Order: sequence, then structure tokens, then C-alpha cells
Amino acid sequence: MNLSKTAEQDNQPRTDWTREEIAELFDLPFDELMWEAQGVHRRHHARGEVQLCTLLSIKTGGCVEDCGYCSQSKSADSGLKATKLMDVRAVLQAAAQAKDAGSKRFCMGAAWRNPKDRDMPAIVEMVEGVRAMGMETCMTLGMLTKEQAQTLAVAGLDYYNHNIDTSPENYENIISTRTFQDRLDTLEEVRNAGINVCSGGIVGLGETRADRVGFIHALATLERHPESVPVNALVPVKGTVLGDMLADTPLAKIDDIEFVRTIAVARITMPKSMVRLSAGRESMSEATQALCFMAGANSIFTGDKLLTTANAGDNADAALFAKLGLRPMESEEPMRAQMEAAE
Ligand code: SAM
Ligand code: DTB
Ligand code: SF4
Repeated sequence: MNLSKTAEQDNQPRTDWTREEIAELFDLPFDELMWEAQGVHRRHHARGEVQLCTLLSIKTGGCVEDCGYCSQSKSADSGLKATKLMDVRAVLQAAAQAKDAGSKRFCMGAAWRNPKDRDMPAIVEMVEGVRAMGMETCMTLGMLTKEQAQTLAVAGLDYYNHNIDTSPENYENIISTRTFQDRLDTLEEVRNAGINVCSGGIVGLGETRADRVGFIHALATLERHPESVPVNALVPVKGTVLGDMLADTPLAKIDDIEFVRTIAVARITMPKSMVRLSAGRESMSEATQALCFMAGANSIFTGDKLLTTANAGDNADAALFAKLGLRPMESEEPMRAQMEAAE
């Protein structure tokens, strides 16, 4: 297939990808896949720029869902102490620190199946406070009702993160307490409320190549692509089903090249989206991360901590950026407008 013609139609990202086409992309010789991904990346994004985002867990642990990868599930034996929702003031202090460290987006995560309506006023204050500091806001709070999505939109929330995590077929092997359709329903509420959608998943859950194809296919055939697509590499946490599985069968760890292929296929099939190289960087070599950036990843989480697990850290990232000649992105919006005007 002529890939450069198939990524877009009439300058609009395609949403009619077939699983066969996506499987063909995964099957390309690595150098061709990377060439194609770089081409798409350069047509739609400023080269050499990577967005820096910071995560904060505003409510940790004790979650009633049973996601097999997650340290925060009640079903896991990870030893994590459950906390209450943080005070708004403490959240805003952490946001100010992230801003000082150069972060452009502040992502707040809560270990909830869904927020309770009584939590919403504090959540709204957090969104408004972080926005007032001039940072973009992202929240991930679990499933939302229509009313909750609208409340967040009115508060000015820029992005809502809600991952499909894996292929529709593999979903019930990973999570039993909610369905793939539940996830899609929340994504639709977020979209309808006018909030930017952030949705991706995890690679290295013991899934097959066909599951990775199905995972990208599910995102790339949404009526509108998520504006942001986080691709996480499983962080194996002791006491979780999947962390323990990996400890018992180390060979099940995702192959680095296969991870890079997943990033490249996400970039090609969702050309305008930010592709976020998310969890898992701490145990990734600099060379693998460099390949991910070449494959089209243009956003990372900075700082020493993700939600509950360790992250690469600002010093390691600054050194890597200097080595690779990468620059922190100022803001994705003017850049997008420029690229679109040039098209
Ligand atoms: N409770 C909310 C939910 O699940 O929608 C928000 C928080 S949840 C921790 C956000 C996402 O982080 C998950 O959907 C999953 O993709 C990712 N994640 C969680 N634990 C992970 C792990 N151990 N390794 C890699 N990614 C992980
Ligand atoms: C996403 O896809 N990855 C981030 C963010 N969205 C919220 C979370 C990663 C969490 C990694 C495991 C942890 O630190 O608990
Ligand atoms: Fe709960 Fe989210 Fe963790 Fe699932 S991923 S157990 S919903 S915090």
C-alpha cells in the first residue's frame, strides 16, 4: 500500500482504518516503518519538540476496580496506603512546582471507579486554580456521567484521560469490573462536552500482536481521534496480577522494538494526535526512548514520580534531551495552528 497517501484523506486524518491495514503497518520492515512515521510526524508536528507534562495522584489507592496492572486496586496486594482526596491548596502548590520545573500540562489522577457528585466542587476548584496559573489541565477520575463531564467542561478542563487500555477482545482478561463499552461511553460524554480526549493504553500486558493491532484500531477508528494518545509500557508492580505474572515469566516483558513499533503505528494512523510516551520510561534505555521519539512520540511525563511508581526524573530527562537535541514544547496550540496553516 502507498502509505503516505493512506494516512490522510482530504487533509483529514482517516478514521476508516481496517485491522488488516494496521497489521500491515506493524509488519513493515523496521526502517520503513520508522521512515513512514517520521514523514507523518514532520507533516503535522514541530520536529524536535516534546511536550512536558506532570502527573499528580490527587486520591491514591483503595480503588474498587480490579485492573490487573494497577497498584491502586483494592484487589492488589501492593502495600499501597489509600488516601483521601487531597486538599485543593496542596494540589495547587504541587502544580506551581511543576510549572517552575517547566511543565506545560498538569495531569491529576484519582483512584476512583467514578467521582461522586460530592467530590465535584473540589475537583472544579483544582481545574480552575491550575488553569489560572497558565498551565493546561488534564484529569483522570474514572467513568463520568454526562452532567459530570459538562461540569468539568464549564470549569475549563482542557483534557480528560480515560484509557481503553487494550484491544476489545483482551479487555476482560485484564479488568472484570467494567466493560470496554463503559470506557467508550465515558469517552463519548467527554467528547460531547467539548473536552479534548486523551485515550490510549498499555503495552506489555501479555497481549498478542493481534491485540496491539486491535488496540490501535479501536482508537484510530473513533469518530474523532483522541487529541492525545498515551502509550504506557507496563510498570510491573509486585502484588498486582500482571506485575507478578511478569516476575514469574520475565520473558513476557514487551520487546523494545515491538514497543517502538506500537508508537510508530499510533503516529501513522493518528497523524495529528499527540502521542505520549507515558509509563515505563524509568526502565527503558536512552536508545529505546530515542527510537520512540523518532517514531513520533512527542509528549512525556516528567518528574520523579508518575502516580504511584517511579519515573525517569528531571535530571535524567534534561540529559537525554541535551544528548538528542530535543526541546521542550512551549504550547501545542500555536504549533498546531502553524502546521495546519502550512498544509
Ligand atoms: N482510575 C482512573 C482510570 O482508571 O480511568 C484513572 C487513573 S489510572 C491509574 C490511569 C491509567 O494509568 C490506566 O488506565 C492505565 O492505562 C495506566 N496505568 C496504571 N497502572 C499502570 C502500570 N502499572 N503500568 C502502566 N500503566 C499503568
Ligand atoms: C496514562 O495513560 N498514564 C498515566 C496517566 N495516563 C494518568 C498514568 C501512569 C501510571 C503508572 C503507574 C503508576 O504510577 O501508578
Ligand atoms: Fe482504579 Fe484506575 Fe487503577 Fe483501575 S487503573 S484500579 S480504575 S485507579
